[in-house]
Amino acid sequence: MDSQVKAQFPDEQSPDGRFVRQEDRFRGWVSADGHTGFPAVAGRYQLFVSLACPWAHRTIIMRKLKRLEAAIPMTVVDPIRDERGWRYGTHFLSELYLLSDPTYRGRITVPVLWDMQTKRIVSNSDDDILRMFETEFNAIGDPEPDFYPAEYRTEIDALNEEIFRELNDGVYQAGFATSQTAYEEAAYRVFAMLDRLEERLATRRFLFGKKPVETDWRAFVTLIRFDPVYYSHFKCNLRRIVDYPNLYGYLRDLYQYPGVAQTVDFDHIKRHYYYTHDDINPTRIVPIGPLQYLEMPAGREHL
Ligand SMILES: N[C@@H](CCC(=O)N[C@@H](CS)C(=O)NCC(=O)O)C(=O)O
Repeated sequence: MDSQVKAQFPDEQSPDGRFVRQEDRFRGWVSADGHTGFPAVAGRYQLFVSLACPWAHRTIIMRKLKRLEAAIPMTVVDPIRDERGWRYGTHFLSELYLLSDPTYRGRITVPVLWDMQTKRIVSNSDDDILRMFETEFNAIGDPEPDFYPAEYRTEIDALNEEIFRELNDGVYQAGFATSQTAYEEAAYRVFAMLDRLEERLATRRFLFGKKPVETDWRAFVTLIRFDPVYYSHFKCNLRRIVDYPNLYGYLRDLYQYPGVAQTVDFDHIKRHYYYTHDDINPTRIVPIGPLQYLEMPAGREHL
């Protein structure tokens, strides 16, 4: 074992220096017909997010694109956390976790979907929240566009799983590794995944063709943070996204999708990562770059 250093999250570190992410604790489900005990109605649920967090970011995008902003109020936590965890105003997110389960001892994470009526957390799983926003609120929000089209569901689920493992979580595996071996394995896998996506995007505008689906937004939240954060802070530095012609155009295309740029806050993103992971960046210096030119035309409409 070549890992003697302190891990970012010691309870989630394996003996050989790998980061093993904790399971989501709250997996309740809001349903269109209410059979799960949480009916999809306007004004009952509140979404707690960090603008820095990629997992939360997906739910913010879906809330916006499905036009659920009026029906589901959103609270944004401060980007900087101390040992008391995520904070909003004078409150801490831990209060919601402990009200829901007084025995909860895990990490307090965003996103959280909170039920204002029963005063408990419905879900702290970004996958589930994303899916609920997509499929259960169609009578309240906008049924179009459909980001989980029936004809692609099996393939969407499979690619989601691969992108989660190799890319979304992969960058964290590289960044939170406390052994050289664990880091290298994870970082090479991240780039193998980026290479596969680069190839897939040579002939398709989005991952499943002419329109973005859920998988595209799941990839987007990692790609948009890649050059500013994961490249340097998490040491995923074989290449940048701007070095991949297809991925860079694709990133700009998604960024320019109506409403999406407003969900991206580079100040929160950069301050959060560079300031909060003390074991990775103890000086808390936030780098000045990079320039990304995300407003440049994507040039992918012909695909
Ligand atoms: N599995 C969670 C992951 C959420 C997560 O890890 N969020 C991070 C921010 S990117 C967090 O809240 N971390 C709190 C902490 O590290 O104490 C989900 O599916 O939503």
